[in-house]
Amino acid sequence: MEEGILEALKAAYGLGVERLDVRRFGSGHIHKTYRVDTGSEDYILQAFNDQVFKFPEHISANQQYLLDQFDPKDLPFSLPLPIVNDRGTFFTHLGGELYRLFPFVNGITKDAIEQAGQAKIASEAFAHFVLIFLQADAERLMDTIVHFHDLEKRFEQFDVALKSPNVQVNSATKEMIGFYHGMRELLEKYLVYRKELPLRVTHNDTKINNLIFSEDMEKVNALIDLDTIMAGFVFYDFGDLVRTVACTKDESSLEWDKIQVDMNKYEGLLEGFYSVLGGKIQQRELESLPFGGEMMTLIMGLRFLTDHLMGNVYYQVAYPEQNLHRAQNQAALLRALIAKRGEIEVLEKKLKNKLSL
Ligand code: GN1
Ligand code: MG
Repeated sequence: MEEGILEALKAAYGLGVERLDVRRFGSGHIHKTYRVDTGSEDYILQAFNDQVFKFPEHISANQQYLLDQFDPKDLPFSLPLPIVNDRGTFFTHLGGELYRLFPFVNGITKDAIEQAGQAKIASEAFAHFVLIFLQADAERLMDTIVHFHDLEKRFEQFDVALKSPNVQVNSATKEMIGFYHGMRELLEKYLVYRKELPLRVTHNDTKINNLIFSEDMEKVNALIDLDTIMAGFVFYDFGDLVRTVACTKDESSLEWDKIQVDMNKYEGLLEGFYSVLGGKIQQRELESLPFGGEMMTLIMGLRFLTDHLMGNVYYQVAYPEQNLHRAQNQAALLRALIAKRGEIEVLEKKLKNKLSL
């Protein structure tokens, strides 16, 4: 990172140190994230992606609204918000970029987890997030990305990309196009839920690497990536956990034939959501949770494939075919989830009995 930018950041955040040690950090696909070491204190620095998040002021307003609604002490983990700069704002403009600085939270982030017990801990944390804001007026939140989890719109964007693709459509791409077209039946179900279910304050990016666990993996220290907090359905947040936790290979794996649903982790996730939100949200919302696993896997696969067709304009990629590969990975998981519908139903009954729901 340029020396001039670092100097300006030191001034903006009053970091009275000689030297900043700055390294790329994490595995997010949107912002560029750095770990900053000042010798005495660590921070997370983020070069904000304003092509993806076109309304940074909506993010700040949402976070302020939520801060006014709850006492952070009521949460068993932290929600690290950006540090205010010398102008009293969250965003710092430097060299044509927008930067934010966050307190560094100690702990462990994972792209995949090993045990069902950890799945339950992760699930309880995200369910707790929904729980604490149940009384807030979700409709007061502004969209930080319009139509973010709108499956209908995502299919429309897919159709547009198909009309004039910016890449050679090879046979693997054709196969994926066919697969995702075939999944439109899930859209029907989505539209029914969308009519029936209440909007809640949801995190909307509950992939497992957006949690910071304690060193011993016994609890969650923080929930991060708060830019997508908006009004949504509870099944979105459960669904993205299923997508990133209850699978035998993570999103970046190329071993598609080894992708299966891990039913023990699935059980941990369902038990976590049931135990925190059971009796607090509608029965119909509890019933929608497994659909979320399929729907969120579908929407991510569809977005990856659309981005591949568009020529990788949205997600950061390490090589040109990566978005196609991500779409292939998600297709394998979606097939596996659909094949497990019967077993998942049995699990729902078992856990409802166990928790008297
Ligand atoms: C993005 O920034 P990151 O990697 O946590 C994306 C999510 C996708 C995810 C797929 C704003 O999240 O919607 O689920 O990649 N975030 C945005 O890994 O598009
Ligand atoms: Mg992230």
